[in-house]
Amino acid sequence: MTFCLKNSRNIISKLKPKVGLLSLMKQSSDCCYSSCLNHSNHCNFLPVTATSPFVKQLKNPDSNSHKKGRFFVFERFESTTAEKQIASVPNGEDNQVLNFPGGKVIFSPEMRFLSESPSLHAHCYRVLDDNGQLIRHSNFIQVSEDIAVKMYSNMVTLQTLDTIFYEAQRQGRISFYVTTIGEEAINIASAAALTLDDFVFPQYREPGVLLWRGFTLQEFANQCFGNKADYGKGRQMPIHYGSNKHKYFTVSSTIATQIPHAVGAAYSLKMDKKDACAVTYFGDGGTSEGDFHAALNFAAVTEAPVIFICRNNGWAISTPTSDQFRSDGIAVRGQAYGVRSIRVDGNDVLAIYSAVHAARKMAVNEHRPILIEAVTYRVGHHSTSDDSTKYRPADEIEWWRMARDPVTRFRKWIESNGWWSSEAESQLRSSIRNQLLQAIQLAEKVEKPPVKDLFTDVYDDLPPNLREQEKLLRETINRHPKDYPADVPL
Ligand SMILES: Cc1ncc(C[n+]2csc(CCOP(=O)(O)OP(=O)(O)O)c2C)c(N)n1
Ligand SMILES: [Mg+2]
Repeated sequence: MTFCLKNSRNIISKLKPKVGLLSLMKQSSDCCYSSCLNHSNHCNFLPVTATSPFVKQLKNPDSNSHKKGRFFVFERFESTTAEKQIASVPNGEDNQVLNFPGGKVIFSPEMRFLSESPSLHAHCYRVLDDNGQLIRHSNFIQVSEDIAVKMYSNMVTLQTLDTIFYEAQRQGRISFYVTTIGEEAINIASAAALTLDDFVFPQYREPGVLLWRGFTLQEFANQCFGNKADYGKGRQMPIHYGSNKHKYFTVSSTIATQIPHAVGAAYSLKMDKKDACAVTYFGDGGTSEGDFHAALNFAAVTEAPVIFICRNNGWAISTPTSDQFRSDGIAVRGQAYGVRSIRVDGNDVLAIYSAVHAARKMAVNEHRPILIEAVTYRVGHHSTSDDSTKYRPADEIEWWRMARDPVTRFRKWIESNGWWSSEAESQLRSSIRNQLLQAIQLAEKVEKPPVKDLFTDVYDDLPPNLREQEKLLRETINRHPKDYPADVPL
């Protein structure tokens, strides 16, 4: 994989002395943007704001505080895969530079506002075309047959899990469900590119990450049925999975709260000198929350090894992205906060795998946050409480389901390598289906957690208000026993 790696010293020495600021900016941006109409098959991360080691020490009163303010800059690890960074000014224009804490300010006699959006959109990196064939000259990390087949099998398992749990919800056997249809590649390929030492802070549409880490079908079923084997003791709605063993923080319904948590965890991993990073997943809707912005800024300043993976699937329930933000998607926002970022085709397993692999290397080796925007589409309804045909055209959904399905696309690639066959396909699908049906039947039979578990695990000694609530609840159940499930022990 090659990155757009250019040495800023070479670039600067080639510039003519009188090159103006705007042309400098143009050269810089030409490297990282091009028409959005084309996918890119080069894994280029958008650079963070440049910090040049070639700042001339000028005679302005701030120059000493400027040195102090830049202490951390000199402490940074050098990127081996970074974009070119232009920050210096041509010789002879020194009097136009103000040393300022945190970076220099370049003066200009021209009154020019920064444009609200770049004229050219951020590239979207991909490796496989829509037909599952390698795009010529693609940069990607090679995957072995074992890993490729495991990724494919996990995607099929995830699809089957969705189909069966969705049906179970429709039959009234579980109360709620959220499918991952259309986003299987982001789930599985990103998980495959991480190590099991990395900590995951999910939203709710990433059960595939947990699946990849070894959470069993029985464990999924126990959580959805809220039985006493559920690690959350039945206190949360279905799909709020969590696992200490798999370093997978419990899903929280409250959108975006996991993003700053991941930054805090990443900072602590860095302090403890661990060879690991934190990874957080969220949707486009999550980026409309203040927590996203605070987290990005916090991560940039603390140089925390965290990977932000945004699943930009076009919708936050019924709100389209056009009603959520006016930026060129999500990746460019990383740049605004000083976080290196990339936009990736979220339906391309090899592109996601390669980008996350590279991002992890940068995060852990260089101690820096990385933002990945995975462009995809939510093919299913938002949840079982939603009917998405009320706010988006059925043929749009159908097009993504059929023409852009990440699972079929990857299957074509492994088949063309001779690693998969129709026989293997039907064997896998029927085996997963049988295992899941068994897991569901068992989960349904397991007793529910007792009523007292509703009040434990927060306080050592139950405070008076909770004691009163427990008493009231028990009295109400005794008065109306038929209105309460018989399988919840009192
Ligand atoms: C703080 C907060 N506000 C609103 C909600 C209601 N809500 C649940 S999911 C959701 C949309 C999230 O969209 P997105 O982040 O794009 O994720 P997606 O469902 O597309 O995967 C909203 C608004 C919530 N759970 N938490
Ligand atoms: Mg969304």
